[in-house]
Order: sequence, then C-alpha cells, then structure tokens
Amino acid sequence: MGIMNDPIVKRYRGNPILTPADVPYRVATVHNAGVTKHDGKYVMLFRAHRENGRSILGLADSDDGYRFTPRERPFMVPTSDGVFAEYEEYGVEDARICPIDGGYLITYSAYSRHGVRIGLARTTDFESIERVSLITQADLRNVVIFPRKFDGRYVRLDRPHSEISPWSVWISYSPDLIHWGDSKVVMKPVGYHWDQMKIGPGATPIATDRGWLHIYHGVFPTMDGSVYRLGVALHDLADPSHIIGVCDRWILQPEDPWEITGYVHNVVFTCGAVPEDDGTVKIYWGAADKVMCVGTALLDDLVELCLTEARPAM
Ligand code: BMA
Repeated sequence: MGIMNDPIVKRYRGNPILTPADVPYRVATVHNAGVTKHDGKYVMLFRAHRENGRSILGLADSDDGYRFTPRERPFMVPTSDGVFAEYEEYGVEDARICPIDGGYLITYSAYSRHGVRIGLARTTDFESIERVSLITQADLRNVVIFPRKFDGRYVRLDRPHSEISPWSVWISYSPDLIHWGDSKVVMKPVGYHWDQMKIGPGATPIATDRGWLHIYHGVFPTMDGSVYRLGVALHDLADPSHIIGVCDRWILQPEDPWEITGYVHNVVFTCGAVPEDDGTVKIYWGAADKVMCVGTALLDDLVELCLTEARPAM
C-alpha cells in the first residue's frame, strides 16, 4: 500500500470525462454509467436525464478508458413494445454491464407508475440490444450480475427497498436469467457509520485471487441532505453469499467541485469498474448526478482494505 495519506482512488486529472455538453442530443445530465471493455475498447452506457426529468441510456466509446466519444443517438430509450412498455414509462436508469456467455448482460432500473423494477437486456456488439426479462418486482434497484456462473446458476446482488430495515444488499440465483430465487440478505448498513442510511450494489464484481471485489455505494444522512460515497466488500470466490470482509472506511467521497455541486449535490455513485492487466482498476462514477468521472486504484490495495480494516457485513 502507498503512503498513508495517499488517496486509495487516484482521480484522473482530466475529470470530468463526460458532460451533457459532449452529447450530440439534448440532455441535462450524464451520470451513473456502466462501463466494460469490448474488443479491446471501452464502452460506457451512461444515464442521461432529458429535460422532462426522465432518463434514457446513451453510449460512448473510448480507446483508452479516459476520452469517450458519445454516439449520435441514444442507445436505449423506454420501449413501447411488449411487457416492458408499461414498466419503462418513466425512464431507464443506472445500467450495469456483465460480460458473460460470450456477450453482455445489461441490468437497468425501469421506472413506471408501478414503482421501480429491474430490466435485463442482452447485447453482443453494443450495436443492437435485446430485452430479455423483467427480473424483479417493485421496489428494487441496483442489480449487478457476477460475470461467472456458480454451480450452473447466474448470481446477482440486488437492493430491495424496505420500510422497516435500512436498505441492504441481497443475493439471488437463477438457472435461466428469468426465474430468480433463493434470495437472502448478505450485507447491511451499520449504525453510526458513513453508510448507515442505505447501501447498494455498485460495479459488477471483479474476481481477484482472494475473493470477489465489490465496489458499492453507501449513504449518510446529514442536515444538508444525503452524502453518497463508495466503499468495498470482499465476497468469497466459491460462495459469493459469504462476505469475507467489508472495509470500515469509504474509498471515495465527493470532493471535486463537480462532485459537490451539480444536479444532486454531494454524490459519487458507481455502476462500473474495469480491471486492467497491470493490477489496476478503473473506477467510473457519476458526480453529483450530472457528469462522469474516472479514477484508478490498485486491486490489491482494495482487497487488502477489506481484509485488514474489516467490519462485519451485518
Ligand atoms: C439514488 C439513485 C441514483 C442517484 C442517487 C443520488 O437513489 O436515484 O441513481 O445517483 O440517488 O441522487
């Protein structure tokens, strides 16, 4: 690990890397993007508010993971087709990308008058997209699917809403991406902590030799509203329902001007991180629900934090 006061996540000097002004169609925000590598290049599936306050998903491409060029048209807008139409009416939000089975699964929040639930879509090329299923009821957000099957089943982390418990991270299993079950809670906010109000899955988990690294978001309530920060948890490699350790401190908090002020102030929120061959990880976050930023960390440092500064998962 580096010098004691070095930041764990090193912000890219060119932040923010994508803003509404960069997008060739009219949007008010660019944030909470899922990111992955496809054919050696980076693709970013960002959320954008239109000026009616509803969200769509846009795509941007990059050779280096830092300089992104948005495509001419949105990638995914609420559909008027089939069973999805009724549940996407208010917008599609916060996509996560999971590379698996030679393609990519995309999980996104589908908003409607019935609440928020999760849609699952699939692409192989980021040119066309096929909606597969609605994989939850309302109210539930923030679904990340592990990029590997366990005993023949897909596994996801998710975050149901509750009125009697702080919002927590759960796990569910599926043989076919359509039917999900065996759900149980795996991680809860801990009282008087930076993430005591609610937590939620963030980036698609990353396999390391010591466990699955999960970068999540946690929220603290203040007199000036909620503060969104990022933290890390390490899940067992063979049984991801078992958490080896949750790091007792955050790894990133709002500090730059565009993280403190924007559409919603004091927010850093991740939907994607890309592990690199050199042991680093590029972490992408929406800043103040308005622009996209990136920073890098050493995977070993993040894993180490989960082991040496751990608190119980619940
Ligand atoms: C959460 C979600 C996120 C958003 C965050 C901060 O509840 O709506 O998409 O980034 O609030 O506004």
